[in-house]
Amino acid sequence: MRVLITRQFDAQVMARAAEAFETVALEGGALDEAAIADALVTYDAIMGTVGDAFTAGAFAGAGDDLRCGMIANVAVGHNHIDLDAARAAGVLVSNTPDVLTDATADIGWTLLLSAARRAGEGERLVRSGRWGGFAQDMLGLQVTGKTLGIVGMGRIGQAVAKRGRLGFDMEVLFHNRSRKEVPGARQVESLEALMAAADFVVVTVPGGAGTRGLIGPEAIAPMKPTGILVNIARGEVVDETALIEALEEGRIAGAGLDVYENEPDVPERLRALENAVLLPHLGSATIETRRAMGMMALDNLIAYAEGRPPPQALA
Ligand code: 8YV
Repeated sequence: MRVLITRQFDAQVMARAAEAFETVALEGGALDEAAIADALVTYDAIMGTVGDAFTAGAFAGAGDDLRCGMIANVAVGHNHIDLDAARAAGVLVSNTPDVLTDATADIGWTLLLSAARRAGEGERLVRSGRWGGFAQDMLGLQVTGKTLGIVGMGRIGQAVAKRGRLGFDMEVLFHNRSRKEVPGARQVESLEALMAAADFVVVTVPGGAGTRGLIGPEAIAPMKPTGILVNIARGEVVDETALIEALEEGRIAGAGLDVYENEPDVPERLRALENAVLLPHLGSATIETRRAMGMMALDNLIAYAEGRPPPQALA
Protein backbone atom coordinates (compact mmCIF):
# COMPACT_ATOMS: atom_id res chain seq x y z
CA MET A 1 0.00 0.00 0.00
CA ARG A 2 1.33 3.43 -0.95
CA VAL A 3 0.83 5.83 1.96
CA LEU A 4 1.35 9.59 2.02
CA ILE A 5 2.40 10.97 5.41
CA THR A 6 1.79 14.71 5.37
CA ARG A 7 4.17 15.62 8.23
CA GLN A 8 7.30 14.40 9.94
CA PHE A 9 5.71 12.65 12.92
CA ASP A 10 7.62 10.91 15.73
CA ALA A 11 10.68 8.97 14.50
CA GLN A 12 9.46 5.61 15.86
CA VAL A 13 6.12 6.16 14.15
CA MET A 14 7.83 6.98 10.85
CA ALA A 15 10.06 3.89 11.11
CA ARG A 16 7.10 1.61 11.79
CA ALA A 17 5.16 3.17 8.93
CA ALA A 18 8.06 2.62 6.55
CA GLU A 19 8.25 -1.04 7.62
CA ALA A 20 4.53 -1.59 7.06
CA PHE A 21 4.01 0.41 3.86
CA GLU A 22 5.63 2.14 0.95
CA THR A 23 5.64 5.63 2.45
CA VAL A 24 6.20 9.12 1.14
CA ALA A 25 6.69 11.57 4.00
CA LEU A 26 6.51 15.31 3.43
CA GLU A 27 8.69 17.84 5.22
CA GLY A 28 6.46 20.90 4.98
CA GLY A 29 3.28 22.17 6.60
CA ALA A 30 -0.42 21.66 5.97
CA LEU A 31 -1.66 20.58 2.54
CA ASP A 32 -4.22 22.77 0.79
CA GLU A 33 -7.28 21.54 -1.11
CA ALA A 34 -5.46 21.11 -4.42
CA ALA A 35 -2.62 19.15 -2.81
CA ILE A 36 -5.12 16.90 -0.99
CA ALA A 37 -7.08 16.33 -4.23
CA ASP A 38 -3.81 15.30 -5.84
CA ALA A 39 -2.92 13.00 -2.92
CA LEU A 40 -6.37 11.38 -3.07
CA VAL A 41 -5.68 10.19 -6.61
CA THR A 42 -2.03 9.23 -6.02
CA TYR A 43 -2.01 7.25 -2.76
CA ASP A 44 -3.89 4.27 -1.31
CA ALA A 45 -4.07 5.94 2.09
CA ILE A 46 -3.10 9.23 3.72
CA MET A 47 -1.84 9.84 7.23
CA GLY A 48 -2.52 13.52 7.86
CA THR A 49 -3.48 15.95 10.58
CA VAL A 50 -5.00 19.28 11.53
CA GLY A 51 -4.68 21.85 8.74
CA ASP A 52 -4.75 19.36 5.85
CA ALA A 53 -7.74 20.42 3.74
CA PHE A 54 -9.80 17.26 3.27
CA THR A 55 -12.66 19.41 2.02
CA ALA A 56 -15.63 18.55 -0.18
CA GLY A 57 -13.73 20.40 -2.92
CA ALA A 58 -10.73 18.10 -2.51
CA PHE A 59 -12.92 15.00 -2.88
CA ALA A 60 -14.68 16.58 -5.86
CA GLY A 61 -11.27 17.40 -7.35
CA ALA A 62 -10.24 13.75 -7.10
CA GLY A 63 -13.53 12.68 -8.69
CA ASP A 64 -13.55 9.31 -10.47
CA ASP A 65 -9.75 9.06 -10.28
CA LEU A 66 -9.91 8.62 -6.49
CA ARG A 67 -7.44 5.98 -5.31
CA CYS A 68 -7.28 6.65 -1.57
CA GLY A 69 -9.38 4.33 0.60
CA MET A 70 -8.48 5.63 4.02
CA ILE A 71 -7.44 8.78 5.87
CA ALA A 72 -5.74 8.13 9.22
CA ASN A 73 -6.08 11.46 11.02
CA VAL A 74 -3.36 12.03 13.62
CA ALA A 75 -5.68 14.13 15.78
CA VAL A 76 -8.89 13.66 17.69
CA GLY A 77 -10.44 16.75 16.07
CA HIS A 78 -11.59 16.28 12.51
CA ASN A 79 -13.21 19.57 11.49
CA HIS A 80 -10.61 19.77 8.68
CA ILE A 81 -12.13 16.63 7.13
CA ASP A 82 -15.51 16.71 5.40
CA LEU A 83 -16.82 13.41 6.73
CA ASP A 84 -19.92 13.44 4.50
CA ALA A 85 -17.76 13.91 1.40
CA ALA A 86 -15.37 11.17 2.57
CA ARG A 87 -18.27 8.81 3.23
CA ALA A 88 -19.85 9.56 -0.15
CA ALA A 89 -16.51 8.84 -1.81
CA GLY A 90 -16.17 5.57 0.15
CA VAL A 91 -13.10 6.76 2.06
CA LEU A 92 -12.69 5.56 5.66
CA VAL A 93 -11.52 8.07 8.27
CA SER A 94 -10.02 7.29 11.69
CA ASN A 95 -8.88 9.60 14.50
CA THR A 96 -6.85 9.38 17.72
CA PRO A 97 -9.11 9.81 20.77
CA ASP A 98 -8.15 9.17 24.44
CA VAL A 99 -4.36 9.12 24.03
CA LEU A 100 -4.20 12.93 23.95
CA THR A 101 -6.76 13.70 26.64
CA ASP A 102 -4.29 14.25 29.50
CA ALA A 103 -1.76 16.23 27.46
CA THR A 104 -4.49 18.53 26.15
CA ALA A 105 -6.04 19.02 29.60
CA ASP A 106 -2.55 19.86 30.89
CA ILE A 107 -2.07 22.57 28.26
CA GLY A 108 -5.48 23.99 29.24
CA TRP A 109 -4.19 24.28 32.77
CA THR A 110 -0.88 25.72 31.58
CA LEU A 111 -2.85 28.50 29.88
CA LEU A 112 -5.27 29.02 32.76
CA LEU A 113 -2.52 29.34 35.34
CA SER A 114 -0.30 31.42 33.07
CA ALA A 115 -3.09 33.88 32.32
CA ALA A 116 -4.27 34.06 35.96
CA ARG A 117 -0.78 34.53 37.36
CA ARG A 118 0.47 36.72 34.49
CA ALA A 119 3.29 34.30 33.76
CA GLY A 120 3.75 35.46 30.16
CA GLU A 121 4.09 39.08 31.25
CA GLY A 122 6.42 38.06 34.08
CA GLU A 123 8.62 36.07 31.78
CA ARG A 124 8.83 38.94 29.31
CA LEU A 125 9.75 41.30 32.17
CA VAL A 126 12.63 39.13 33.38
CA ARG A 127 13.93 38.61 29.85
CA SER A 128 13.80 42.34 29.16
CA GLY A 129 16.32 42.95 31.97
CA ARG A 130 13.96 45.61 33.41
CA TRP A 131 12.72 43.72 36.47
CA GLY A 132 13.23 46.07 39.39
CA GLY A 133 12.74 43.66 42.31
CA PHE A 134 9.39 43.50 44.09
CA ALA A 135 6.63 42.75 41.53
CA GLN A 136 3.81 44.75 43.15
CA ASP A 137 2.45 45.88 39.79
CA MET A 138 2.06 42.35 38.45
CA LEU A 139 -0.56 40.94 40.76
CA GLY A 140 -2.57 38.11 39.28
CA LEU A 141 -5.68 36.25 40.29
CA GLN A 142 -5.96 33.44 42.82
CA VAL A 143 -6.95 30.14 41.17
CA THR A 144 -7.43 27.79 44.14
CA GLY A 145 -10.99 27.64 45.42
CA LYS A 146 -12.53 29.57 42.51
CA THR A 147 -15.25 28.50 40.06
CA LEU A 148 -14.26 26.67 36.90
CA GLY A 149 -16.60 26.65 33.90
CA ILE A 150 -16.18 24.04 31.18
CA VAL A 151 -17.83 24.47 27.79
CA GLY A 152 -18.16 20.97 26.30
CA MET A 153 -17.91 18.16 28.85
CA GLY A 154 -16.34 15.46 26.67
CA ARG A 155 -13.20 13.51 27.51
CA ILE A 156 -10.92 16.57 27.55
CA GLY A 157 -13.46 18.72 29.42
CA GLN A 158 -13.73 16.07 32.12
CA ALA A 159 -9.95 15.83 32.43
CA VAL A 160 -9.71 19.63 32.83
CA ALA A 161 -12.51 19.50 35.43
CA LYS A 162 -10.83 16.72 37.40
CA ARG A 163 -7.63 18.75 37.70
CA GLY A 164 -9.64 21.74 38.94
CA ARG A 165 -11.60 19.72 41.47
CA LEU A 166 -8.78 17.59 42.86
CA GLY A 167 -5.80 19.90 42.44
CA PHE A 168 -7.31 23.34 42.96
CA ASP A 169 -10.33 22.70 45.15
CA MET A 170 -12.64 24.35 42.62
CA GLU A 171 -16.37 24.29 42.14
CA VAL A 172 -16.92 22.94 38.63
CA LEU A 173 -19.79 24.03 36.38
CA PHE A 174 -20.25 22.92 32.81
CA HIS A 175 -22.33 23.55 29.74
CA ASN A 176 -22.91 20.69 27.33
CA ARG A 177 -25.31 20.20 24.41
CA SER A 178 -26.68 16.94 25.88
CA ARG A 179 -27.44 16.07 29.50
CA LYS A 180 -24.52 14.50 31.30
CA GLU A 181 -23.87 13.19 34.80
CA VAL A 182 -20.34 14.09 35.86
CA PRO A 183 -19.37 13.45 39.50
CA GLY A 184 -18.37 16.64 41.29
CA ALA A 185 -19.57 18.94 38.51
CA ARG A 186 -22.89 20.71 37.92
CA GLN A 187 -24.44 21.17 34.50
CA VAL A 188 -25.72 24.67 33.65
CA GLU A 189 -28.40 24.87 30.96
CA SER A 190 -27.61 28.30 29.59
CA LEU A 191 -24.19 29.13 28.18
CA GLU A 192 -24.57 32.77 29.26
CA ALA A 193 -25.28 31.68 32.86
CA LEU A 194 -22.15 29.55 32.87
CA MET A 195 -20.05 32.40 31.44
CA ALA A 196 -21.41 34.74 34.14
CA ALA A 197 -20.81 32.36 37.05
CA ALA A 198 -17.33 31.09 36.20
CA ASP A 199 -14.06 32.73 37.17
CA PHE A 200 -12.24 30.70 34.54
CA VAL A 201 -13.89 29.32 31.42
CA VAL A 202 -12.20 26.53 29.47
CA VAL A 203 -13.58 25.76 26.01
CA THR A 204 -13.24 22.10 25.02
CA VAL A 205 -16.04 21.51 22.49
CA PRO A 206 -15.30 19.80 19.17
CA GLY A 207 -14.91 22.16 16.20
CA GLY A 208 -17.05 22.17 13.07
CA ALA A 209 -20.32 23.72 11.94
CA GLY A 210 -22.15 22.93 15.20
CA THR A 211 -19.86 25.03 17.40
CA ARG A 212 -18.56 27.74 15.03
CA GLY A 213 -18.82 31.16 16.74
CA LEU A 214 -20.32 29.58 19.89
CA ILE A 215 -18.30 31.96 22.07
CA GLY A 216 -19.33 35.21 20.41
CA PRO A 217 -20.12 38.69 21.83
CA GLU A 218 -23.26 37.43 23.61
CA ALA A 219 -21.34 34.70 25.42
CA ILE A 220 -18.42 36.96 26.34
CA ALA A 221 -20.58 39.87 27.57
CA PRO A 222 -21.75 38.25 30.85
CA MET A 223 -18.20 37.24 31.88
CA LYS A 224 -16.80 38.79 35.05
CA PRO A 225 -14.26 41.61 34.61
CA THR A 226 -11.90 39.28 36.49
CA GLY A 227 -12.84 36.39 34.19
CA ILE A 228 -10.37 34.46 32.06
CA LEU A 229 -11.21 32.57 28.86
CA VAL A 230 -9.11 29.59 27.79
CA ASN A 231 -9.57 27.99 24.37
CA ILE A 232 -8.03 24.57 23.71
CA ALA A 233 -10.77 23.50 21.27
CA ARG A 234 -10.66 25.09 17.82
CA GLY A 235 -10.05 28.72 16.89
CA GLU A 236 -13.35 28.97 15.02
CA VAL A 237 -15.32 28.25 18.23
CA VAL A 238 -14.37 31.65 19.69
CA ASP A 239 -15.10 34.87 17.80
CA GLU A 240 -11.54 36.22 17.77
CA THR A 241 -12.57 39.84 17.13
CA ALA A 242 -15.12 39.81 19.97
CA LEU A 243 -12.47 38.35 22.29
CA ILE A 244 -9.83 40.90 21.26
CA GLU A 245 -12.28 43.75 21.90
CA ALA A 246 -13.20 42.40 25.35
CA LEU A 247 -9.50 42.08 26.24
CA GLU A 248 -8.57 45.51 24.85
CA GLU A 249 -11.42 47.18 26.74
CA GLY A 250 -10.64 45.31 29.96
CA ARG A 251 -14.12 43.75 30.04
CA ILE A 252 -12.42 40.47 30.93
CA ALA A 253 -9.09 39.99 32.69
CA GLY A 254 -7.31 37.68 30.32
CA ALA A 255 -7.26 34.83 27.85
CA GLY A 256 -5.20 31.74 27.20
CA LEU A 257 -5.28 30.46 23.64
CA ASP A 258 -3.79 27.38 22.04
CA VAL A 259 -5.88 27.61 18.86
CA TYR A 260 -6.75 30.38 16.39
CA GLU A 261 -9.27 31.08 13.66
CA ASN A 262 -6.67 31.09 10.90
CA GLU A 263 -3.66 29.06 12.08
CA PRO A 264 -0.77 29.71 11.94
CA ASP A 265 -1.73 33.38 11.45
CA VAL A 266 -2.38 35.11 14.74
CA PRO A 267 -3.79 38.65 14.44
CA GLU A 268 -1.42 41.47 15.29
CA ARG A 269 -4.00 42.94 17.71
CA LEU A 270 -4.04 39.69 19.67
CA ARG A 271 -0.27 39.45 19.72
CA ALA A 272 -0.10 43.00 21.08
CA LEU A 273 -2.19 42.15 24.15
CA GLU A 274 -0.25 41.66 27.39
CA ASN A 275 -3.25 39.92 28.99
CA ALA A 276 -3.38 37.12 26.40
CA VAL A 277 -1.21 34.02 26.75
CA LEU A 278 -0.66 32.58 23.29
CA LEU A 279 0.62 29.09 22.50
CA PRO A 280 1.21 27.57 19.05
CA HIS A 281 -1.36 24.72 19.18
CA LEU A 282 0.59 22.62 21.67
CA GLY A 283 -2.37 20.65 23.07
CA SER A 284 -1.12 17.19 22.18
CA ALA A 285 2.53 18.15 21.82
CA THR A 286 4.36 15.88 24.23
CA ILE A 287 6.81 13.24 23.04
CA GLU A 288 4.73 10.47 24.61
CA THR A 289 1.38 11.68 23.34
CA ARG A 290 2.46 12.41 19.77
CA ARG A 291 4.06 8.96 19.63
CA ALA A 292 0.88 7.33 20.94
CA MET A 293 -1.22 9.29 18.43
CA GLY A 294 1.01 8.24 15.53
CA MET A 295 1.00 4.60 16.64
CA MET A 296 -2.79 4.65 16.94
CA ALA A 297 -3.11 6.09 13.43
CA LEU A 298 -0.80 3.32 12.17
CA ASP A 299 -2.82 0.63 13.97
CA ASN A 300 -5.83 1.88 12.06
CA LEU A 301 -4.01 1.91 8.73
CA ILE A 302 -2.65 -1.59 9.31
CA ALA A 303 -6.14 -2.86 10.14
CA TYR A 304 -7.42 -1.34 6.91
CA ALA A 305 -4.57 -2.87 4.90
CA GLU A 306 -5.35 -6.29 6.41
CA GLY A 307 -9.04 -5.99 5.63
CA ARG A 308 -10.13 -5.48 9.25
CA PRO A 309 -12.30 -2.55 10.43
CA PRO A 310 -10.04 0.26 11.71
CA PRO A 311 -10.64 0.39 15.49
CA GLN A 312 -10.96 4.20 15.63
CA ALA A 313 -12.97 4.58 12.42
CA LEU A 314 -15.35 7.52 12.54
CA ALA A 315 -18.93 6.75 11.65
C1 8YV B 1 -3.35 18.08 16.71
C2 8YV B 1 -5.46 18.53 17.89
O1 8YV B 1 -3.56 16.76 16.41
O2 8YV B 1 -5.97 16.24 18.14
C3 8YV B 1 -6.37 17.36 17.87
O3 8YV B 1 -7.56 17.57 17.55
O4 8YV B 1 -5.87 19.62 17.77
C4 8YV B 1 -3.99 18.35 18.06
O5 8YV B 1 -3.68 17.37 18.95
C5 8YV B 1 -1.90 18.31 16.70
O6 8YV B 1 -1.69 19.64 16.88
C6 8YV B 1 -1.25 17.84 15.43
O7 8YV B 1 -1.73 18.56 14.32
